[in-house]
Amino acid sequence: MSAMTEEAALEQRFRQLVARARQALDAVLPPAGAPPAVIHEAMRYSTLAGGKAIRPVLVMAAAECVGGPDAAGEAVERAAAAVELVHTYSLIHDDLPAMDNDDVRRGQPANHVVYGEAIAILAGDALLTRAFEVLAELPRFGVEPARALAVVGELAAAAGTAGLIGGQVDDLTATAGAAVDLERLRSIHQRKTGALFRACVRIGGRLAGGGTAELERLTAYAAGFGAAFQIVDDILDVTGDEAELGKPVGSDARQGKVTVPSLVGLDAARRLAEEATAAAIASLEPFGARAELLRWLARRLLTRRR
Ligand code: GRG
Repeated sequence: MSAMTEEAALEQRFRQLVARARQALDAVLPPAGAPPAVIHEAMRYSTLAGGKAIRPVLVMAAAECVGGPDAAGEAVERAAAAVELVHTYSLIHDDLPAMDNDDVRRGQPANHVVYGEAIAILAGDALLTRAFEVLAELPRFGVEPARALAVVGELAAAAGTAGLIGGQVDDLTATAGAAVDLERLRSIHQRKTGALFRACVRIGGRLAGGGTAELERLTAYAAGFGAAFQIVDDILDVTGDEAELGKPVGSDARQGKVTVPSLVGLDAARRLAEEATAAAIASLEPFGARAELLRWLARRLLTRRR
C-alpha cells in the first residue's frame, strides 16, 4: 500500500471507531424522554455534543492492539462508552462557575448555561454513576467477573483523588502567582489528563485478555500520549481557532493559568510534545503491526486543530 493509501485507511478506521463509540454512548445513556426527562436530556446533551471521542477510540484501539477473540465485542464498546461518560462528567463540572466558569463546550453552550447549575451538577454526577453501572454490567456481555472488577478499579483510580480529581484540585491553585514549575505542571497533567488515557488503554488491554507485559507497554504509551495531548491542548489555547476548537481560546491566560507554553515558550512546548509522542510510539514496538492505529493516533495528536 502507498503511504497515502495507508494514511487514508487509518483515517477511515478511526472514523469507524468514532461512529461505534457514538452508537455505544447512545445505547448506554438513558432515553431522553425517561422521567425525570430533564436530567436525561442534560446527560445526552453534553455527551452526544460532538466531542472528538479520543478516549473511547483509545479503549477500542488498545483492545485491537492486544488482539484475541474478545477484542472487538460489545463489552469493549460499552467499556469505551463508560470512559467517555466519566470524561463528559469532568467537562460539565469543569465548566461550572465554581470551577473554570466556561460558557461554551464542544461548540455549544455549556451544560450549566442551558440547564442551570443544579441540573449540570446532577447530570455530571449521573454520568459518573452510570459509567460504573455500565462496567458492573460487563459480565452480562461475556466478561469474567474478576476481569470486570479489574476494569472498575482502573476507571475508579483514574477518576479519583489520585487521578482527575486530585489533578483538578492542584490545577485550581496553579495560577501565575503560585510557584509552579515544569515538574509540578507535569504532575498535574499526569493526573488531570494522563490518568484517564492510562485507564483507556489498560481497560481495552484487559478486556482483550492482555497480560502484565502488554499492559505495561500500553501504560507507557498512554504516559507519552497524555503528556503530548495536554501540551498540544495548551498550545491550541494560544494559537487555535475558537470555531474549530468548539471552546473559547485564551482562557488559560485569562485565568492566569500556568501552562507548558507559558513556562517554556511555544517552540520548546512543541518540541516537548514531539518528544512525548516519539516515546509513546517507541513503547509500542513489541506489538508490531497490530499497534498501527495507536501509532497513528499519537502522530495525529501533533497536528490536531481541535
Ligand atoms: C473532576 C470536575 C473534575 C475535573 C477533572 C478532566 C478535568 C479535571 C477537567 C476537564 C477540563 C480539562 C481541560 C481537562 C484536561 C484534559 C482535556 C484536555 C480535556 C479535553 O479533552 P478533549 O480535547 O475534549 O478530548 P472533547 O470535547 O473532544 O472530548
